[in-house]
Amino acid sequence: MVKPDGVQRGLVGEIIGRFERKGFTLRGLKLFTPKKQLAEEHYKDLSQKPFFKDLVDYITSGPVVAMVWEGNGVVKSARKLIGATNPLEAEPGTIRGDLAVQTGRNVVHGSDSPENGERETALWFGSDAVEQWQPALAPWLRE
Ligand code: DAT
Ligand code: MG
Repeated sequence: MVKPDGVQRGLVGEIIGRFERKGFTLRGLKLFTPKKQLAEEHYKDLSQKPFFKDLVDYITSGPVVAMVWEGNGVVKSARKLIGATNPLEAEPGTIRGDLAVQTGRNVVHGSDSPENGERETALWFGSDAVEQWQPALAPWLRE
């Protein structure tokens, strides 16, 4: 997900491009401003953290771009492409390492396990089916 700061800063294309160029397949995409209830459910594991309210206020402050990406090892790889939670600790070449300076404005969210990827897809996309399609270049990405 491109967070509200990423959308406001015009980084949507840059971020989508990194996942596309890596070789992952876009299966779902939508832009909208999340409701508080959705943000709280999404981040429920962090509900006892002191920054929880600020986090929910930030995520609900404007439109986000929610996406579903599919591919070989996509969850682990996406976390690497995204970089460390604190952008000042994130390696150059990662999204956060290249494009952000503070944890509270770290431009992008990525699921941390395949199970959470499924959970978050259901939460953010609901019953909207994510698209099943075969990219024509699939044989050039995976033998
Ligand atoms: P990640 O987004 O890298 O998966 P996380 O799941 O630990 O990180 O936390 C979710 C978000 O919460 C994170 O992107 C930004 C915010 N956050 C985490 N730790 C924080 C902290 N110490 N202070 C402020 N915000 C924090
Ligand atoms: Mg997380």
